Amino acid sequence: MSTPVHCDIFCTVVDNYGDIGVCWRLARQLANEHDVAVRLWVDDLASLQRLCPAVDPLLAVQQQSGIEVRHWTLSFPEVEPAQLVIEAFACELPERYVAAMANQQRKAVWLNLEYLSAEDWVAGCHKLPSPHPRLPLMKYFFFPGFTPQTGGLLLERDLLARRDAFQNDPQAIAAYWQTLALAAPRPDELRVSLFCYENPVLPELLHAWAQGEQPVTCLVPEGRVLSQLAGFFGQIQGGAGVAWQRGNLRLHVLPFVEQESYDRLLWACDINFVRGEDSFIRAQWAAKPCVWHIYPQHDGVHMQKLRAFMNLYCTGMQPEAAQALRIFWEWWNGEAGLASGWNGFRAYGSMFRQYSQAWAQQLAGNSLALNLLDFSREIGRMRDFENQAGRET
Ligand code: TRH
Repeated sequence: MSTPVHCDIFCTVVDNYGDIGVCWRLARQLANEHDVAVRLWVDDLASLQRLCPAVDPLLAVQQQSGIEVRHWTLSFPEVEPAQLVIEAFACELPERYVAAMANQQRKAVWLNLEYLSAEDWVAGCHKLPSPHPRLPLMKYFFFPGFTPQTGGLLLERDLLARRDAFQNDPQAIAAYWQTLALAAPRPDELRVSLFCYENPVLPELLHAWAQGEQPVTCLVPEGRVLSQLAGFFGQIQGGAGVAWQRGNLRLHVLPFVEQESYDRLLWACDINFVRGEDSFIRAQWAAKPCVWHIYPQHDGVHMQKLRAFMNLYCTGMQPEAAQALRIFWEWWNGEAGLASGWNGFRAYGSMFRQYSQAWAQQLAGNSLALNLLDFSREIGRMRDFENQAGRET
């Protein structure tokens, strides 16, 4: 198969914005950078609308940013499957669609795009085939990841250049703060963005900031953590535009912005608290110190995933800094019995800043979109070869 020109991406929104966040970013990249005709099937258009406000949640079919967006409902239409089919996060494809794939003479390349993990086993499972139990179809696992043995990470072609241009342009940064109706940071101030889940230790961190010597401005995109924040400031609720002050801490609630604009917040802040999967990756591209609130899982496996990432990330970091990072991240993710470690983490701020630049550079060579297209071509060639061999015998 040459470059696949048609691609169907299927996404079910489990919760929050990560599932659709990854799919929307991938869809845009395939369409805008690789000329792939992308059809994105999503079961929750309202969530997509938060990331792309132009989306109309009532439309069954619409064009957005060069992508055909389809509302995926129970009554699935009869459509010709694309050459490349991406099932995101093991969402189950509609039976009718799978049957149509099985009937294709030239079978689609079917990939299951998995969740991100830094665990060692990922490299061994990346690209593994999985035959369909009944039909003549093969699905392949495609794992994003942080090492060259994995599928890599989503990174737009020009992202790092745009980031550098922004971060090296004081006027652009000043103009950005103005768009948020915020004053530029004072020289001694620490400006942090905070995107996290409800967190029992959040008040303790806010308290440390309020009591600390350094003024902290905390910017929080509107979302589920708001009522917890309001409680800390003795308020019942708040929304975008609200600002609260306690001691040396000033907190501003920002509107939840379009996905494309979120990067600038990460580029502009000194430290970024991020969560889930996609914002976590964006914070790494921002090349600023970050703190990850991993998506909590009932069986606690998220702590293994957290440690796997920290092990990888801290290789090459000076041991004291690595220790400070581990303590603070584990505390933030609910490791009981730990003291906050905020001051320890903060003390290594400029070291983390340098380290995160080198880290982003190191990751940048492994592009998920390119790998995915290369892999689909590889499978296409392998099938052509097998078909050819079959005809010749
Ligand atoms: O929203 P998340 O917590 O998403 C997920 C889901 O919970 C999912 O089920 C789970 O499996 C996964 O995490 C690990 O966090 P994430 O992945 O960071 O996605 C947030 C998206 O929202 C991301 O694409 C960035 C975007 N975003 C904006 O577009 N504007 C904003 O203002 C902010 C704060 C985020």
